[in-house]
Amino acid sequence: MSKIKNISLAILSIIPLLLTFFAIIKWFQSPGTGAHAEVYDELFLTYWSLGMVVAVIVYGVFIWLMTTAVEEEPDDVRILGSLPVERGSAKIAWTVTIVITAFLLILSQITFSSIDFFENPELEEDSFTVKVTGWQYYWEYEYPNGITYTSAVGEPLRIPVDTPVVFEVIGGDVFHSFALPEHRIKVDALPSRPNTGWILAEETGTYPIRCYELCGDDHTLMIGELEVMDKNEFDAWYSGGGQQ
Ligand SMILES: [Cu+2]
Repeated sequence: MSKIKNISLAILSIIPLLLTFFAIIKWFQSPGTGAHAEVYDELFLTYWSLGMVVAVIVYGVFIWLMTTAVEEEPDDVRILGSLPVERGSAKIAWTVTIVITAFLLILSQITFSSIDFFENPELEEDSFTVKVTGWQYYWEYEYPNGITYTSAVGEPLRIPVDTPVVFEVIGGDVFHSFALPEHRIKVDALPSRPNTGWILAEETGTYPIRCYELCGDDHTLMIGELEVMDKNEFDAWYSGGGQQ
């Protein structure tokens, strides 16, 4: 009877794990593009795969213990004041320690190399910096040649494809957060403290810009668009002073 109870408990305990698993599947379905998305996806997949290996082993042992402890080892009865029957093995303990250490080394390596990639833009000759200012409730863009406009006029932030572009982000009034979800970057826009981020867009098209910091009543309306343009089209627009 207790075995059935243990097995049901074990199965029930797996439900939250399965729910987490399905929630994570959504990550793989959310569209990402550009150089950052590749790095993030690799980082995420590594953490997720190693995490799954640990989860499967831990749950395997957990279920094995719940279903075998009482029946197969009748001697293993807890008596107050005496040590429980030893079930461990030094070999297994060492193996687990070495495997976990190897996992942590792999995770630190990939984490630090990703941070390095995010923080050090791989600039090219035609790279440039756009100053982005967050205002309640729109984004202002300023290019090196002086072109300045805001998302409030319904115009997208224009950048060329296959060119690393840096965003220098600041808050004009309150805290905002400049986010390009599909290019996987989010830069805090704080008054008087510029932060930078960069992207390398690899596909032309339009992508959403969002504010990821609750910044007031109309925070949810603080949306814009990023237009990744063909290089020649961008050059024509840019050298024409921003005229269409
Ligand atoms: Cu905002």
